[in-house]
Amino acid sequence: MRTKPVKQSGANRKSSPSHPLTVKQIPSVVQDVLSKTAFIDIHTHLFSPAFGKLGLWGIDELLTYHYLEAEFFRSSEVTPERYWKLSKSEQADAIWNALFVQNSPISEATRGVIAVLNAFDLPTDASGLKKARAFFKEQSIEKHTQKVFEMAGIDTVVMTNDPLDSEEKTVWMNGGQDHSQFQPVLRLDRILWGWPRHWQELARQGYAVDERVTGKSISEVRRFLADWHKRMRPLYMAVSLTDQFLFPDESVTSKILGEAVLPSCREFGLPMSLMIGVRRQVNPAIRLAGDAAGKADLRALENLCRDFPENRFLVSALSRENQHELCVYARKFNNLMPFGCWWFLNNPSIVEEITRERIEMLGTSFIPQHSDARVLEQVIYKWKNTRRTLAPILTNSYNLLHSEGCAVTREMVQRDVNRMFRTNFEEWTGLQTAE
Ligand code: FIX
Ligand code: ZN
Repeated sequence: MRTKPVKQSGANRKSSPSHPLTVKQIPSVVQDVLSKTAFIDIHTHLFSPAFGKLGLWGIDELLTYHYLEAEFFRSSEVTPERYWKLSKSEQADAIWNALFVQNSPISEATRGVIAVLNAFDLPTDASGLKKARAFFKEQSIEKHTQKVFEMAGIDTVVMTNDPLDSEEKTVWMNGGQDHSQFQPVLRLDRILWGWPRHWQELARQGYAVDERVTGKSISEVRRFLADWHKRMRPLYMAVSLTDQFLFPDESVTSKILGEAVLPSCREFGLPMSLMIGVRRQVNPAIRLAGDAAGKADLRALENLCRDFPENRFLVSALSRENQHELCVYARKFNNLMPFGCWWFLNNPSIVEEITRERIEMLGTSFIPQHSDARVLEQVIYKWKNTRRTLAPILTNSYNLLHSEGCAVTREMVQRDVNRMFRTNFEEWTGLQTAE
């Protein structure tokens, strides 16, 4: 069971914080600081309880996570067409049987479910699913959320909020939510690359826009953004972009991004999050699981960081092949904050490579990870894995520092972990987490 994490340096320590550590002490101090520091999870698809059923939690949602659906179709005769006709619990039964009973749950996503069951002292053998259903059925979401956050060692998650999603819009139009542990983000995919299919919704809402973004369209998109900034109070604006994203070019995406969204980010003092490199729906038959990854041309990012020096860019790239150049660009532009090992990169073998090259080139001026959790309890395993993968990497960095004759103290380790998992983000977004 996790001890309650503390935000700043851990209290009641044996050695004084500024006492130089021996090489032998460094690993345990790094582990202790990682374990006792509460992290901010800067990108998730979680929702506060105010959003009702939009917030996913419990064993059936954990098992039907699109990462597991993708793995299921590789280990079952069930076709996607047949699978989509099943009920949620029938889908969960099928995935449990194929990936957890008939095969060993040794992939990252399957082992994650085992970690969640284990965290709640639930059986992880074939009987696990039935017992888990009974357990989650007894939980009340608000109390369960606090428990899950404590077990995950996080105190704040950042949501992904789509102002053009009809279900979500209803909540915001009826007063929205004000849960300090669930921070909003204005997600603009439908505006920035979905414009041809969604511009009419803005027109329906009274914004004088047209498909080719002429006339008053740009100023009306800015009015739309201003209205949602007031309603939602987002920490940043965000968009996911494909591996084909270019900037500048003649596209509607470039026009709206350059002439409306980035000026609005400057007007409201918000960073812009760009998640670049998805190849959408390469296999539509498996729906949300059907997206893939592709190497992007990051010269688009170079142009944005250089041509919009007043804007701050939170950036994650989906292709492993883009990671080194993303680090190099972060050395060129201090308005670029690399974050996370996104989606197909969130595996220890790749997280290690990415995090080491970021520390080597950027020190602690980056944000190592986000969970991208879609189901509440996923934060338990995603942050457990992050702490487990990061501990030896940070220990190695401090060992190297120590070997060069520099005193390493717990205070330094705490300051660095705070910076990477809290203050880099707080300073970029103005987020005030309660002390
Ligand atoms: O665009 C995004 O926010 C992606 O993270 C998601 O679309 C993706 O499905 C996901 O959840 C990856 O972890
Ligand atoms: Zn995401």
